[in-house]
Parts: sequence; structure tokens; C-alpha cells
Amino acid sequence: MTDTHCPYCALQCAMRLAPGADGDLAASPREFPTNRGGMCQKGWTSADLLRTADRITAPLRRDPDGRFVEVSWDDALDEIAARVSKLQDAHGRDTVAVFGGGGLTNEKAYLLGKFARTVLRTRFIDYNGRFCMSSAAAAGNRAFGIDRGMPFPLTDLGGADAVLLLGSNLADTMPPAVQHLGGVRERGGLVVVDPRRSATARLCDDGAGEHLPLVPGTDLTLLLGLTHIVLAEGLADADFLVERTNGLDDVRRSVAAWWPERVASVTGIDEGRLRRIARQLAAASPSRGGAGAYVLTGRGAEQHVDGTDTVTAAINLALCLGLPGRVGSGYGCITGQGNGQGGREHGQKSDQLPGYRMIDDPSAREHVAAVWGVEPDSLPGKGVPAVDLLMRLGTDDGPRALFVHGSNLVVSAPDARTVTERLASLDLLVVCDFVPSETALLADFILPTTQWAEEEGTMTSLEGRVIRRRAAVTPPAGVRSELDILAGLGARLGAAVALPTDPREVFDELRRASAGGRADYAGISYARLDAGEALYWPCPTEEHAGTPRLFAEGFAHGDGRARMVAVSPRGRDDDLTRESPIFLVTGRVLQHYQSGAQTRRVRRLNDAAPAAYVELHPQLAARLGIEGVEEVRVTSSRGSMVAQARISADIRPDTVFAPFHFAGLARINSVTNAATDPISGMPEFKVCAVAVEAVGPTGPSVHPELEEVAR
Ligand SMILES: Nc1nc2c(c(=O)[nH]1)N[C@H]1C(S)=C(S)[C@@H](COP(=O)(O)OP(=O)(O)OC[C@H]3O[C@@H](n4cnc5c(=O)[nH]c(N)nc54)[C@H](O)[C@@H]3O)O[C@H]1N2
Ligand SMILES: Nc1nc2c(c(=O)[nH]1)N[C@H]1C(S)=C(S)[C@@H](COP(=O)(O)OP(=O)(O)OC[C@H]3O[C@@H](n4cnc5c(=O)[nH]c(N)nc54)[C@H](O)[C@@H]3O)O[C@H]1N2
Ligand code: SF4
Ligand SMILES: [Mo]
Repeated sequence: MTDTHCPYCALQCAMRLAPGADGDLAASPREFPTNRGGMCQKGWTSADLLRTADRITAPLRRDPDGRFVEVSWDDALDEIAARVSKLQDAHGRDTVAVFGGGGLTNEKAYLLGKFARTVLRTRFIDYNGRFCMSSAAAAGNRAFGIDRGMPFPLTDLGGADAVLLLGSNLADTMPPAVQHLGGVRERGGLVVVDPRRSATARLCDDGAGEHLPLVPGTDLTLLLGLTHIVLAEGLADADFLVERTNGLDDVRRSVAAWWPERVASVTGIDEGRLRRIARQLAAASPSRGGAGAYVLTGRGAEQHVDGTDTVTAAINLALCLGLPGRVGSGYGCITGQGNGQGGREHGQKSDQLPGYRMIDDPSAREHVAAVWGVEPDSLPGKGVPAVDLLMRLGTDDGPRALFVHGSNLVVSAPDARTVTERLASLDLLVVCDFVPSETALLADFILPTTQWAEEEGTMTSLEGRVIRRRAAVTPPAGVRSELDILAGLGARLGAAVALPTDPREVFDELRRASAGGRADYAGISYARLDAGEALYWPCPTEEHAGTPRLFAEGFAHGDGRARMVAVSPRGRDDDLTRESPIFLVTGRVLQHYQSGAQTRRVRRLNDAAPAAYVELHPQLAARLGIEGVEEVRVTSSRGSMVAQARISADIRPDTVFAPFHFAGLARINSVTNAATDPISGMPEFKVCAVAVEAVGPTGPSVHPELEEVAR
């Protein structure tokens, strides 16, 4: 019997692994503040993943004829190291790049960053968190001087009178978290902003709150409108703004032109509702005698070319209402991946060193170089964010080799056809995974690694709370831990310093590297975590109790004040045209996780959600003549996908929705746009312009995409 946490999302539900009735290991929920004894279907079935039939149990090398053959670990690592050295000798250190993931433990993420900076000494490292948290992270840093997605425990939501939830479908993406909305729903204060009537939007039914089905990509305008009303109607927390913030005047000027009628014409949310919501939020603010209010964002509001500015507008609204830094109120971003929070703190980001230190800050370089035992000058400089990195791969002056640890880019990257071409053009692609993901199948080498219940480590949940992942089973013979793999490569590449392979030792080094940084883990130890303490970072010393709530004393900028920054909508990058007259929004379904590499291999999940679909409104279906037709093709200027039509009145008539968990013809990222937010590098996953047509009896019957997929 082993107590650990779920391998999937950032809620990190606590679970117990023990043999079930059939003797196989099974997962059951444990009591823990975030999940309160609950777990979603993915958690319940998570142990099935340990027994997946096509688990990789030996290193695989691609033959010249394209087939994979098993090779020994020594041969695989020797050959990879030789090819890396040859490429670096010929083209320089930056010819090798690294791509990490927000699912990696803190230990792996930290070691991957150290491997890139001290062994490969490349500036090109980034990770899939760029697709996930980056715009909210950038906005948090800009406003508060620190990026902890939720600067308060999730359980705090329970007491609020109002919660404004923009672009989060947590009823499907973190089902046990819905419990924390019980109080606000009872008080009629839940406001869900989503172009679809999602499972979360339905939580507003029966007087629990309101669903605002806005035009995709207009959250920023909506927020400017709400802030306009709060300021114009004198509902702001004037004392808080004077005492704790800078920049109000700029923000006041910038929202002046966003009067409710204008906002209504852009967002599709009428003036009366806008005023009602603004007043409801204000009434919930402690400054006006309310019990508390929260403004929360998910990927729906964040994955846009103006994602950072959208989150900034959400923070500005929260600041006007005097919420951040007050117990029982605040702004928060709902982090996504299992270790989405920790994964962005310890050096996988292109501009960052452990402890959320910046790689171009001389004192940060000095501190980390001293912990690593290298010269500060030997550390490379800043790289580029994920999409930029991926688009450079295999180009004349771009990297020619890539290591992928914890991402299935072929399915999950925007404009995935182009990204797949870039990956295929590399001289060397090494993918470390435990299953043959679509990306692994493109690789020259697949290095099989342990998975969650076979390893020790730590994860940092959406609340900024560090928790223990524990081994419950012995990994299959032939697989190695990721720490071993990195150390093995390091030794062969003549690493200047050793890379530890014991997770506890790696964590202790991480603590030293993070000490004094923004994300300070120095006081957190395996011993303390195993003794059951709830340790939220920053936790600078072993005596420190950790920091569940940030900002009580002040914000993290030097002057202790939050910065309000004036922002304005940039507009959708790929807007509607005559050829592409419909909005496409993308997202998730309950049963599948991310690229589906893991959950499509779990039978119980696959049976429940076997295929992709395209959700569209009956009016749109009628207009396009696709009633009764099974399959539709969705096409943008980048590419197309085909999936079953699902006709539903729960979506705007000008918008279609598709989940991104599926590969091949059903891959929606063949269609999405790789344009990014200039501040954070976040791609615009959440909206682009498409054409939709029937396939089959009444439409063109050929699948030109099949040929391409078969390639
Ligand atoms: N089942 C499941 N759970 C998961 C994951 C998973 O893959 N599957 N992944 C985890 C990860 S990494 C993440 S990041 C989180 C993501 O969690 P969420 O942010 O909840 O997930 P999404 O479904 O991507 O997007 C949420 C909603 O945004 C809406 N949306 C689309 N466009 C817009 C827009 O322009 N404005 C607004 N306001 N809304 C819009 C979509 O309709 C969708 O309902 O989930 C985590 N949990
Ligand atoms: N259209 C569209 N696209 C999206 C999104 C969207 O909303 N719409 N959301 C984006 C978001 S928020 C995210 S987070 C990304 C996620 O998309 P991906 O980055 O593709 O994430 P996963 O599918 O979780 O891929 C993880 C891979 O690593 C493997 N893996 C798991 N744990 C480990 C480990 O410890 N070590 C190693 N080496 N491998 C491991 C898994 O088997 C899997 O193959 O997708 C993005 N793509
Ligand atoms: S909500 Fe997230 S952490 Fe909890 S069981 Fe589901 S996938 Fe796992
Ligand atoms: Mo994510």
C-alpha cells in the first residue's frame, strides 16, 4: 500500500495504490484538501497505465529502413553521445536543443535544465508549459513580481460570495475541484465565461450563477468593460488602490473608452448583464462588506495572442475590487499539468535558472553556477520560447538535434503539420517516454523511462504546495529512471560536473540552487514532506512553516505594491474571412489527458471517449447542410481534420469546438494557429478561423489528408 498522488493534472488528487480484488494494483482516493476524497475517472483508472500493452522496455533505435530495433542501453547512449558531439563540433553547442514538460517531477525538470546548461551547454531549452501557463505566468510576474498560479489554498474559494471564472472548464478538467465552488453556488455567485455551455457553465444553472457565452477571443474586452463599470460606478476599493498598487491612472484612462454598449457589441454579452456582474463582484468584495470574491482564469482566456494582457486585465479588475492579498479573496490562475507549477520554476524555461531566477541576471548565474560547481561564464544565455524553437528545428541556422522529455508535440503543438515536418527534418531526434507516443514514433532513438508509480520525487500542485510522489511498484526490467538516463548521457558527453541520480539528492541540490530565489524551496525536505507537512513555497528555512497565502504583507515587487498595467485588445490573429467564416475553439474532455498518449491507452477511458468530435450548433449545422451527416471536415489555412459531428445547442452558432487529444486525421492541431503572444510565447490555441463541411454521403468523399497522415 502506497500513498501518492495522481499522475495527471495539477489538482494532484491524493491517492492510495494497493492491490485490488483481481490482484492488480488499483488506485483509490485519499483525503486531501484539494480533492477531499474525490478523484475523476482518469485517477480511478490511472493504475491501468502501468500495465499498458505497448510499454517500451528497451531502448529502440530506428534503422535506415525506418523500423525500430532494440539496442542495449550502452549502445544507445554511446551512439547518441557520439552523434551529439559530432553535431556540436560541426555546428556549435546550440545545434542541440531540449524540450521538457510540465509533467516531469521537480527533480527531473531541475536535472533536465542542468543537463542542458552544463552538459550540452546549449541555450535552446524550453518546454510544453509554454503552451499551458506562460501567459498567466508572465502577467503574474508583471503585476505581482512573482508567479505562483494560485497564491492561496484552493479551499479558500469555499467562503466567497462571487467567483468569476474565465475560460476554465474545471468540471471536466479537475472534477473534484467543483466541491470548492459549493459555497459560491449556494449564494448564486458563480459566473462562468465560455463560448460554450460547458459542464462548468452548467454549474451556474438553477440560480447558482450566470454563464456568459462570449464571442471567442474577447475576454480582454469583457474585462476592460467590467473594470470600466467598477470605476465609473464608484465600486472600486479606493483605499486599497492607494495603499497597495501603482498604475491606476493609466488603467483608468485605458478602460474609459470601453463603455458597456461598446463592450457588448464586441463580446456579445449585453450591457445589463455586464452591469449586473460588475455590481455582484463588487458587492462580494470585503471592501463593501462582502465575504470575498475571486477572479480566476483558465486556458480559455489565456491561450490567445493577447493572453498576457488578458490575464493582466483580470488582475487589474481584481485589484480595483481590492481582492489580491486579502484572505478569502484574490486572483488566481488554474494551473494545468501535474507539475505545471514546479515545472516552471526550476530551469526548463528558455530564460530561467532554478528558483525562478532569470538566466540573464549576473547574480543569479553566479549563485546557480556555484551550486553546480561551474564558472558563471560557462552557462549559456537566454534561448527562445517553445513555438519559436520548434519552428527553427532543422532550418539552416536552427538546431539539428532535439531531446524530448515529457511532451507529445506531434499531437499537441499548434500548427502541428509544420511542427511534425520540422521534427522529421532533424538529424537526430531522441524521445524519452514510456509509451510509443506519436512523437516517439518519429524519433531516431526512444529511451524508455520509469513512470509515476515506479519512481520517487516531488510535484508542486496548482496551489504552490510541494507534495511527494512515491514508488509503489518495481519498474519493468530494461527501463531506466530519467535521472539515470540524463546522468548516463552526461558521463558520455564529458560533463564538467556529475549529475546525481538519487531523487532525494537531486532535490537537496535543487533546494540549494533555489535558495534566495523567487521560488525558494530551501526549507522543504523529503523528511518534512514525509512527516505530512503542507509546505507551500516560498519556504526559505527548515524552521519556516511555508507560505500558503502570498501578498498578505505586500506584493513581491521592491516597493511591495502591485503594478497595474494598461492593456488593450490586440484582436484574434486569424480572424474570420469569407473562406473561413467560423470560429474554432479547442479544449478538453474529461476522459482524456492532453495529447492522449497516456489515456488513449487506458481501455476504460477509451471506451468512454473513443474518438474526436466537432461540436456545432443546430443552426450552423442546418446552414451548412450537415444535419444527419456523420463526419465533418474542419479546415483552416494550415490544414484540416475530420471527425464526427456532434450537434448541440450548448455552443454559439458562430463557433465549433473540438478536443485536442486525438492523432492522425482527427488531430485538431493540424488546423490551429501557431501565432504567439509576443510577451509570453503562448500560442493562440483557443481561437482561429475555419471552414466546416460535410464529408461522406453529401460532401466530398475523399480524404486527401489520409495520404499525408500515412506518410
Ligand atoms: N480531462 C482533462 N483534464 C485536464 C487536462 C486534460 O488534458 N484533460 N489537462 C490539464 C491541463 S495541462 C490544463 S492546462 C488544464 C486546462 O483546463 P481548462 O482551462 O479548464 O481546459 P480547456 O478545455 O482547455 O479550456 C477551458 C474552456 O475554455 C473555453 N474557451 C475556448 N475559447 C475561449 C475563449 O476565447 N474565451 C473563454 N473565456 N473561454 C474559451 C473552452 O470552450 C473550454 O470549455 O486541464 C488540466 N486537466
Ligand atoms: N489545440 C490545443 N492544443 C493544445 C492545448 C489546447 O487547449 N488546445 N493545450 C496545450 C496545453 S495546456 C498543454 S499542457 C499541452 C500538453 O501536451 P503535451 O506536451 O503533448 O503533453 P502530454 O500529452 O501530457 O505529453 C506527455 C508525454 O510525455 C510522456 N511522459 C509522461 N510523464 C513523463 C515523464 O516523467 N518523463 C518522460 N520522459 N515522459 C513522460 C507521456 O507518455 C506523453 O507521451 O498541449 C497543448 N496543446
Ligand atoms: S482531477 Fe486531476 S489529479 Fe484528480 S484524479 Fe482527475 S486527473 Fe487526477
Ligand atoms: Mo496545460
